[in-house]
Amino acid sequence: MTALDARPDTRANLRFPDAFRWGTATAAYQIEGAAAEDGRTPSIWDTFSRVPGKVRNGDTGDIAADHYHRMREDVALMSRLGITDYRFSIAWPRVQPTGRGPAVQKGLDFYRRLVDELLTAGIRPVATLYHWDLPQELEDAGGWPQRETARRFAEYAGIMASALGDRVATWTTLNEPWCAAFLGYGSGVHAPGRTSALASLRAAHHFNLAHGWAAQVLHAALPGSAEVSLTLNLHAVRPHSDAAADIDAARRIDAVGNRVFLDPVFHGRLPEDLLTDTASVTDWSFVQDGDLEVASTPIDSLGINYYSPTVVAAGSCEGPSPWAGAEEHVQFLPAPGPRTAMDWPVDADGLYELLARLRDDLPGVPLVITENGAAYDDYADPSGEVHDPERVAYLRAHLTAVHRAIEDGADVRGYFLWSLLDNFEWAYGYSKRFGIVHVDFATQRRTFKDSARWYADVIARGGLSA
Ligand code: IFM
Repeated sequence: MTALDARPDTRANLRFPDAFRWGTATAAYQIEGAAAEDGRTPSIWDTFSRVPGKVRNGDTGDIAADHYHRMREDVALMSRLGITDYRFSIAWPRVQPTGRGPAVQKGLDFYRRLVDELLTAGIRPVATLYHWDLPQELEDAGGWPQRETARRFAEYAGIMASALGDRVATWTTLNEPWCAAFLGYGSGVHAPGRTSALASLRAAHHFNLAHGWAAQVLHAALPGSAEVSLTLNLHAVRPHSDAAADIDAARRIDAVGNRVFLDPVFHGRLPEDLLTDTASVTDWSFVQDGDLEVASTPIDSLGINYYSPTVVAAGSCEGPSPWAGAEEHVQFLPAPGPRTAMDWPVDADGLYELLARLRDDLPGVPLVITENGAAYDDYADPSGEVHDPERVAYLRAHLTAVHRAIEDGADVRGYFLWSLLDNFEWAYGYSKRFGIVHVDFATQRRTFKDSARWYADVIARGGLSA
């Protein structure tokens, strides 16, 4: 019996299905640290974070939340909260440092220990194979704009299936390939920091191909047991008005933000309008016969990461853009309402809209919210407590939206809160705190925020109380 085991005796007003999964999510580079230990070599984020001006305060993931050394403590925290599922990512450069050849046992051992620890605690492991940390050697050989990187990824998927396939129930091939392709190779605000519309579109295609090949490898290696998924950060795009030009702006962003992945993966085709919109960038001749069939290898669920909606109007925007040409036709407008520390609008209706759309567009595909959460400027008060009422309000609003979507027929199977721990928030370094567990990065001390206790209560009740 732990402090948080004092379960409430009242049931929830907004009750979720009994089998609903209540998770938290993290990613390797954001929490592990131990960047040069046990054979791990640099990923593109190790390199990128050392380029002056790319990451706030010059922060790196060298130490991060030191999870590599504190894994048991972190699993124990989840256990105290009653978390049913944990979504973590595997650092490719830790298990196959050059992106080729045999695996490093010490790297694999870390994930074996993690999975064992989770299973012992009764927590279901959900493993993501790629959360943006490409081995630097593969980037040096051309990175995701090159087809060979997708082949390398399929081999790495096979290594992980052999190492953990008997104990990991759910495999997510990629996390947010939109960010990896379009922020990494288009606007350059993420690693590897390239700014080429063509490279971003090539990368997007090779992510679809890598996903499909990895899904085939996982299904073949783990027949009947592997549940294979893909996580997309779908954009809840809204036109600013009913004007035809604004509606067309929304269509363009939907094409290059959402359907560039949804159509190949679920329909085995590229969107016609995307081909037209990007004709000045590429003729897409890098797509080979059979690629879209591979990309549409059947999967078992779709993961959705949602934080805030995107409001667009006809116009244009300046500066390095991730939108592969759409920026000449589209402007982005601030959505109204309160904002998080990321300056992202708080708008749970966007999540409902996405889920309702997917219910209609992808009937029969189970949905999982693989990330949702908010950054706020949290701090420990003199008594050591961390009060985060805005995060609790954010989470409550978004879980209410998920509940409404389920009632309206969306097949949502679970919710993973981003994030378990405060961590390295990419180009923002450690300046943004998404965790429900506060991390003092000087001492690595972990403290439950109020939101962690609130989430534990939600899990215990199986839903939200008034
Ligand atoms: O921290 C990230 C995560 O790595 C991917 N999805 C969005 C989160 C918040 O920006």
